[in-house]
Amino acid sequence: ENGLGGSTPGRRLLVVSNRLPVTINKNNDGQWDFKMSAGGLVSALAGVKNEFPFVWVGWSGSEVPDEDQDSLRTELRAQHECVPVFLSDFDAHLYYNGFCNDVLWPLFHYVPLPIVSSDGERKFDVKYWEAYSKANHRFAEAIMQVYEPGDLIWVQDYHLMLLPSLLRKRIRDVTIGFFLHTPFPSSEVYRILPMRNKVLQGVLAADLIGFHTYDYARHFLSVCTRILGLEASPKGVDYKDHFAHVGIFPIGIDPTAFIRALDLPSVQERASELQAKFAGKKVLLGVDRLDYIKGVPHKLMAFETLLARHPEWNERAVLVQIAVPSRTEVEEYKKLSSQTHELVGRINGKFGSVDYSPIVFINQSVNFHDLVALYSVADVCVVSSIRDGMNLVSYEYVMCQRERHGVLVLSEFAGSAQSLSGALRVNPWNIEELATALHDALSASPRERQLKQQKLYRYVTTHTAAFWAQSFVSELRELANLEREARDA
Ligand code: GDG
Repeated sequence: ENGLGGSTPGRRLLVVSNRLPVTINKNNDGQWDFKMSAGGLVSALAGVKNEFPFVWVGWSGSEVPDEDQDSLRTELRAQHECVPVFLSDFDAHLYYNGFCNDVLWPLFHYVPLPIVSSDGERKFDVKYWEAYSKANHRFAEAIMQVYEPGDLIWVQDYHLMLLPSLLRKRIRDVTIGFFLHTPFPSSEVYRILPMRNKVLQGVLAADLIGFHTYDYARHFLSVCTRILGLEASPKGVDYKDHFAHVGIFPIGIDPTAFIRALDLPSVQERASELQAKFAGKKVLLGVDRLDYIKGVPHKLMAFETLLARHPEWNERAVLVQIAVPSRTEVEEYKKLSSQTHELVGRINGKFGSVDYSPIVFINQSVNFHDLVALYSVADVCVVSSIRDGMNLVSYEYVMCQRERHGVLVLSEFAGSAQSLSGALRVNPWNIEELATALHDALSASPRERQLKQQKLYRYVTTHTAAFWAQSFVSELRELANLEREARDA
């Protein structure tokens, strides 16, 4: 200790996200079973962990009876440095399926959904908002139980936009970072949100607010000016008695995880099997959560147009589309799922034969090694998002194509399109243009493919997830140091 007690900035990092990176189950003996998940955020933070310890705070994922909460809390903390936030299933549904995924998510992706759903539920119903606010309060209370002076708090994503202000009210000197993984929309769309002021004020209590791209940051700043009348500069916003810094931190992937997998004999074997299976055909690949922001129907229709316009690809091109079920309790996702199944059926019916199915549709998640094998054999990867904060699939494909130099067809509406200049950029709403891009990608010369791949590969290997986390946390720590100096002066 340095005489300042526990208040040295950056003693620990408290990472706060909607879900904990661990799946919790009670086994038959009444003991807790924990399974750590290998999500992107977990590997991104591995590097930060070497610098200073961190504690993870997040929702447990399902309702835990009162009498079980203490034992679960103790064991999670001891085994994984995780702190659970408990919500009833009822509240969690309104907070997570309701306000997060049926209000904020569509709006931030420029999809203002109908005000009334088919079962008569109102979109902006105050009960969703109340549940969101209640959940954010629960997070604040859980954090207060573990917070120590000097800790840095890093809040993740749109689920927790009120949390910075709730924490600031409880601890005046706390250092808070906030990162948004989705796009931040233009003010003309953001202003639709009935609770627009409260959500903005919630985030503005943070010391550092991070976005993937310059455009999202610019939209956020102009929203602060237009909606709250605040003065904003490219550096941030003056709000109450503090300055909320705004920064751009484009996320990436963990390249070594892919390099390691590509080197595994089992993955190489799987890749050979796939190659044999698709011999004589070109493979186009799509990997998406089945979410309306991913533009899966756009992709399917463009592939249909390709087959109609360029019959030479009949029997010679296959679209493998992984569509992982997502948010299946939200009405809009149910609609999307049946619409997608219908399209796949129509196209396969129209262009298929006894020996050939143009679309191989996989409506479940595949394991990581199979995914890597697929990435490595695909001639083309198609990302047709209608909006996407970043899109990591585009980076992962590039990483797995070091030798084959496949072509990436990438929507201009994905955040990653701003950095991946070696991709074939498309507007997914223009189905003809997308179909032409698929044709061009399938027909690209080896030289052209190599040139594009070199550019892409360089970017993906240098702008990693670890680099993202380290940049954000070191800037946050710097701000904490500056604030402490100002206080001590
Ligand atoms: C949000 C933002 C932003 C997919 N299918 C399978 C599978 N995946 C993995 C991919 C990739 C991840 O899921 C998807 O990441 P994305 O970035 O593409 O998209 P979102 O899930 O929407 O993520 C996005 C991101 O947050 C980070 O800030 O980039 O814009 O929307 O890693 O590989 N993994 C396995 N099997 C599958 O079937 N194993």
